[in-house]
Amino acid sequence: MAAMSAPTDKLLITVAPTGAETSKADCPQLPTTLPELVQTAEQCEKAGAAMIHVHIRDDDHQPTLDLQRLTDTVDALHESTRLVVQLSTGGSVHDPLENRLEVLEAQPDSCSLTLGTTNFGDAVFLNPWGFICDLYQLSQEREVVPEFELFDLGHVHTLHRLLDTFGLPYGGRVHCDLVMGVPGGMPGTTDALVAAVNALPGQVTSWSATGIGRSTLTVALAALSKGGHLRVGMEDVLTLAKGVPVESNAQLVERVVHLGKIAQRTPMSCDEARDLLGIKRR
Ligand code: KMH
Ligand code: ZN
Repeated sequence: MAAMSAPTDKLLITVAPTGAETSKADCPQLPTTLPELVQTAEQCEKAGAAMIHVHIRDDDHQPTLDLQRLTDTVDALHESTRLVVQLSTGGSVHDPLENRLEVLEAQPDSCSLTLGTTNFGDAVFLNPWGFICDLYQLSQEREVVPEFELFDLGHVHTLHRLLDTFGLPYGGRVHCDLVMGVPGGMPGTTDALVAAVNALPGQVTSWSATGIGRSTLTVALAALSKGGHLRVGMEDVLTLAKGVPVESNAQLVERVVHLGKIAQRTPMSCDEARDLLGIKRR
């Protein structure tokens, strides 16, 4: 049972605006260029987000882990916003593990770190134990604060093993995100959320949740009622309701700000998010 489950009145909202799975052709409103990403980040910060989870694209709008582009993206987001900038180390299912380790060289505030291999629709999202250990130790060396991505209950148990083996992350806080409803991972249900949260290690200081696709609202409401934080964005969901496309990431942020308000949770500022996550204030 995690130590931090007392409800908080503040709500950390993370926006995941792009992802690696949706094509620009299928979704022209997906932010894939740097100007589009910066504009999205500015709009989402204004709407109430405090952290951005970033995947980038190349000139053909395809997912890339190009280090120069990642570095330019981190710099541009820091210049234009006060958001905590988290780079994805998950990339796309096609990215080699070595390239995913190199992401930390772009000096983000935070990086995602997934705790296990997951069937990902028809593909496989590869995260063997050795890679998890390498990435975690590198994050400690490079002073990048990880967000532990938990796609399944087994990942929660791997988080116990990781923290017991290598100690606390840089910054001393332990923040997790439950990614629920991926075909191959845990379902986006209240029961699964409660099971995962109740199994979190005692070192965990905060957690958020995101529900993929149609599970987005179920997971958001369950997370709010259990005192968790939220991640939303077009990486995870492309419709507001059946047949109603998302027009912008800010729209998704605004929606959970509204849900938070009903639950008497106020969006956290970027500085408050830095304190929560153990990231230095800029
Ligand atoms: N695109 C998925 C294969 C992460 O960003 O760390 C992996 C993912 C997780 O999105
Ligand atoms: Zn991601």
